[in-house]
Amino acid sequence: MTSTSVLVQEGSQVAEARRVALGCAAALKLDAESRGKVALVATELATNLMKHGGGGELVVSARHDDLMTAVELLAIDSGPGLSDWERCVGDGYSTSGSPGTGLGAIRRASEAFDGYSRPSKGAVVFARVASHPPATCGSSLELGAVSVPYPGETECGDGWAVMSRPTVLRVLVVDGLGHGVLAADAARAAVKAFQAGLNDTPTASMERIHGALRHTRGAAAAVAEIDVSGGIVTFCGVGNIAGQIASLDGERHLVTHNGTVGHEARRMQLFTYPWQKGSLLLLHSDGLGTHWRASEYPGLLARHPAVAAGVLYRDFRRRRDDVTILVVGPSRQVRRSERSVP
Ligand SMILES: [Mn+2]
Repeated sequence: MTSTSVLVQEGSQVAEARRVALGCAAALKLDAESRGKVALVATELATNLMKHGGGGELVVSARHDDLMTAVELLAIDSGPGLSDWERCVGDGYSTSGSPGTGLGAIRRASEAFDGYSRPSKGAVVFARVASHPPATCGSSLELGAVSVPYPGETECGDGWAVMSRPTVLRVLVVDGLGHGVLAADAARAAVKAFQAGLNDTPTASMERIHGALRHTRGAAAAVAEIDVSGGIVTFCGVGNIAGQIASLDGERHLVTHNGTVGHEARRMQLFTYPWQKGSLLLLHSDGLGTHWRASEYPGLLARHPAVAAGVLYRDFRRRRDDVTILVVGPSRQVRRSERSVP
């Protein structure tokens, strides 16, 4: 699913943010109540960017996949930070926003809500409006993603997809060569092939994608599968898709082989990594730099994966390519129960 980024630097752009979000809700055929919530959340988030963030950007994503049908919104700024963030939503469960921020109203209208704010480094606020509660993926995982086109392009040459079974979550990130319409064609073909292989291993999925992209421009692609019960991640990647597993112990980079999916992919190799509770799996296209460290963002690994995707998008995107960031991490329920363990 592609995301749309709306700049919110002046008052008139609040209405544009609301219009884009409502467009997503209409495309997904969300019911009237949910559309009302989407309008409210988009308006409040965009207004906050103006009032408290010194301007920023609202990234609106339409989700329609194995896990949910929903509009997801990420309000991203590099302003002073929300001074009352910890007090009003820091624990993630309070419903009382302080007057003026509208955060309480956003939270009440949202099916999922979280954020990350640091003094003088800005805030990222995530809210999701779904017409009904989404299925929990892989029994205990949540996924967040942004996929934003090259500035000026309407089509994104990157793509991502997810498939879910009870204890297994499989994800794809693909970057069609270059950007624009032909790159988008390649990315769409990869997503379609990925979805066609219900029981594929990551390697079989990559082979299938390789075959399907023969008549396209080609792409970089990577497929990862998290097996929650087995505690392992299996991974197969060709070309410039970066994968890593981040935990408080550091970042572990996943191995990919050189090549172009659809044209020149000599080696499709499966790599296996341990998966520990509390880790995040990140896959991203080369529209994002690779030098971020979780240790520079205290507390971020414990936030919703969509928040981590938003923070990395803000701080490391290269702005001269399409950019896609997909993050998988433990669900709120799992994080809550871990926190309550003495
Ligand atoms: Mn790229």
